[in-house]
Amino acid sequence: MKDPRKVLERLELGGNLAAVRVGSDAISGRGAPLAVRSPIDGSPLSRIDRAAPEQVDPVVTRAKEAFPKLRDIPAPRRGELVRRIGNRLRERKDDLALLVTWEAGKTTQESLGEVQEMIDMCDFAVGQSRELYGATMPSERALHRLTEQWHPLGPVGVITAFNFPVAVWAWNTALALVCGDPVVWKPSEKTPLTALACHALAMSVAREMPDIPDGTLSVVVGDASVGQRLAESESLPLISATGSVRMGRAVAQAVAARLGRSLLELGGNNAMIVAPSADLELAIRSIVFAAAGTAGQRCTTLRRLIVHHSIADALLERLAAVYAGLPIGSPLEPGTLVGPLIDSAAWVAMDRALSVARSEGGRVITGGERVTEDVPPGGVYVSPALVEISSSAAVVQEETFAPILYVHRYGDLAEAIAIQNGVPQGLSSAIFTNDVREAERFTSAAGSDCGIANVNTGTSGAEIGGAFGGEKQTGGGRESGSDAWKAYMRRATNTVNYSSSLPLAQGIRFDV
Ligand code: UN1
Repeated sequence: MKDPRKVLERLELGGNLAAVRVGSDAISGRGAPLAVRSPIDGSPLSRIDRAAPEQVDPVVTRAKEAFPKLRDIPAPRRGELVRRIGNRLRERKDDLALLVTWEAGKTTQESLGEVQEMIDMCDFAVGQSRELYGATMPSERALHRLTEQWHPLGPVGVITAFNFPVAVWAWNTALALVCGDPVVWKPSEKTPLTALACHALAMSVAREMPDIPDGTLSVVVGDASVGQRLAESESLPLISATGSVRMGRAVAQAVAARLGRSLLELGGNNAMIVAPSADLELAIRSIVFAAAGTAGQRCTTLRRLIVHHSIADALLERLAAVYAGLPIGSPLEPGTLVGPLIDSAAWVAMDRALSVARSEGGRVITGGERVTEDVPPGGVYVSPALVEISSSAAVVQEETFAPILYVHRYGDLAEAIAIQNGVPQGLSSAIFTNDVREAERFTSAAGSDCGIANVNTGTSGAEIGGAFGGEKQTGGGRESGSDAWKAYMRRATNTVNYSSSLPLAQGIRFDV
């Protein structure tokens, strides 16, 4: 791997790194040291002393102090901050993407895509800054006006995962800023450098706008106790958390205990149905991108393939051939399609899931091995696994964050939809079919029960313009596009009486 120092310096990550950033201030962590290593080859990138949980409260206080000032800045002016962040991201796209590759192990293409997702999100939010519309409803009383307004909510705690180390921050932060909310960010401990780089980049823009209060943006690098402290903080009316179901459950319970609001985007166990009429060329490309891309480490990764029995053998044969030829290796190499797993714990989980699958009657068609040849030593590289197994096996109910694709066969569409919906998670889903009736049934209320239901395109790689999230154990939250902005604001309903009498609603008489 090339010496990363120059890029780190360009991203303001040279020298000793403080774990706590509040606006322009950098405060050293008082927790245990964290060695940041690249999943590409295990080489050290940096060392940071983690923040101790008691360092969270003063950061939240700074965000709380910034809130009234940010709230009172007109939304389009807050949008101007986001517009400039988007432009700075355009200028620094290559450097930030390279850092994502070093720290998260994504291929260059996928890292560039992730930074593009941030830019798209900024553009979207800038437009939104002039569209925080409230509705006007007809009042049942004469000479009354009934309307709603959307007001800034307050500081928002944002907890993100390693696999989208920068885009998910942008989903939340671009909207929070235009909505008038400061953000306190706890990134994954596996990807703190990208977080510190985003903060530095955003601050380089915020400093050009002296009206933006300094405590508007902050980052706290720490372990789960930092996230827990954020979840418990009464001063954060909203916690937006992306990650495992286990983490989301802990966060949701802490937030609910204080009657706060949580926005959760948790595990997926995404399925694709391939119907007899499907265009198999498109389906195969889509399956491989969704199941093996990002080394199976997206929450939208395709984990279950439900194939009509009439085409199953032909599809599996072709898929196995593509799987066997997948270029696995350093994500810095231009031709690589499958980079490393984030760490050895991910391989342990993958290996364990494969053993359970075998013990439950599963047949590993191809893959599922450690790869050690032609890959950088020190990284954890695996061959994506294709496993035929019964849909009633217990292992297929779980999300294993690794490239394992379980394959089931089906007879009729109702059965396929029942298999697709028969798991505890509900993030993303897809059908490949050229039969319009099947496509419509799949996307209807009686079809997929997921937050995302696609036709003739895969489960992963959603655009930012739609609302992103899912049902059941996925947590119910919606981030990024559509009307996801409403989670970051509070709604006030206003009744204005401009008559000279006092009629009561529902026709109630109360004469004094
Ligand atoms: C995630 O994996 O947490 O739809 C987010 C996708 C990306 C976002 C994934 N746009 O795959």
